[in-house]
Amino acid sequence: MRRGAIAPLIGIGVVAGGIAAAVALALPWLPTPASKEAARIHPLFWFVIVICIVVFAAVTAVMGYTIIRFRAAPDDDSDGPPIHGHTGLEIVWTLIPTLLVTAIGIVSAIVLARNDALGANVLRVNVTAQQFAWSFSYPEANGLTSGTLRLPKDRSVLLVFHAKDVIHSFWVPQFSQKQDTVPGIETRLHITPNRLGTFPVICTELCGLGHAVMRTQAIVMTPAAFDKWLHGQSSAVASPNSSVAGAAVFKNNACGACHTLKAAGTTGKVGPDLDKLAAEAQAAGQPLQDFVRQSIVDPNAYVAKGYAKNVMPATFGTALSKQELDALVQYLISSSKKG
Ligand code: HEC
Ligand SMILES: [Cu+2]
Repeated sequence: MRRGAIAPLIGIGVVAGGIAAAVALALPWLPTPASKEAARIHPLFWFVIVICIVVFAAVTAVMGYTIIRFRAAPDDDSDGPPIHGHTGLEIVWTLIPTLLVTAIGIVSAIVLARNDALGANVLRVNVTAQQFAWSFSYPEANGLTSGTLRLPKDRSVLLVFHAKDVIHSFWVPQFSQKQDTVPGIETRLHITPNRLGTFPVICTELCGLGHAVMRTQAIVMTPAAFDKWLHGQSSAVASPNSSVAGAAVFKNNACGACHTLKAAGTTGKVGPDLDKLAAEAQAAGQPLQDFVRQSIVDPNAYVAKGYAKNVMPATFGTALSKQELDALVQYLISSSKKG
């Protein structure tokens, strides 16, 4: 073996390894976990990644060395030596991957089993995915529906998913789990949030024109604040004061994620500015109240100029009760008159 050929290779290897290690250590590859499950998934992730890096580095190093060291001279037309395999090598390269894959399988199975084990006093949340919005309803609060996913800290949460139209996928990066939602099938995900904060909820399955705006927030609250919200919201929706009820319906259904409405303090830009409803009704040639009601129940009946069809969810007509819809329409009319 020529000593001279190896020394520069070792030098290159050390420099490349140093750069790779610096990049690996400097970048925040994963978000800080916000659930017990994520705290189990992250070490598993690194376990697999480290194995992959070692295997990749070993294979490329041997390959790089071989390509340089055994390169044929340009004028060498002779055949290579006949080789009939190497039993020792074959055993090694079968045994090592078998052990590694088995180890990954066992560790993954343990993490999965622990993550699926529900705790005591499970909070069930029914999640509905539709083009292009999420809604979360709480059977514990008589089906109170919210456009943001509010969760108490340190309690086992079972999300039960239904998709109304096409396949969507639920993802909160800080929870480190993804779950597809499939029409006709009920899918589930268990989460135990353990860090207070507001995290993005993202649809991670290309589901149509409005896929990129199919986002909302997961808000992890203290158990006391969560209970207060849960009961405060259910009584607000049932409030005899229709403007309080309408404001709650507007907030709970995440209308503000897509619409600007001064009264609600929202600045969404996906749909038209709802402070200008009167002018829009005139343009559509309809009485204001009929126009607003129709726009919510059947958004494609009249599509505001400059906006796309099929972006506003067409399901509020069935998702909202008559009382909620009435309150919402009144609320929008009175807020837009003020604005
Ligand atoms: C995913 C985004 C999205 C969400 C969520 C959404 N909308 Fe819309 N909305 C739109 C878009 C886009 C339009 C314009 C196209 C159309 O009319 O379908 C629109 C149109 C409207 C209009 C007619 C406005 C006009 O000027 O023509 C009203 C009223 C309205 N939405 C109310 C609501 C209410 C109330 C909610 C909550 C219950 C809501 N929207 C939720 C995107 C959304
Ligand atoms: Cu989606």
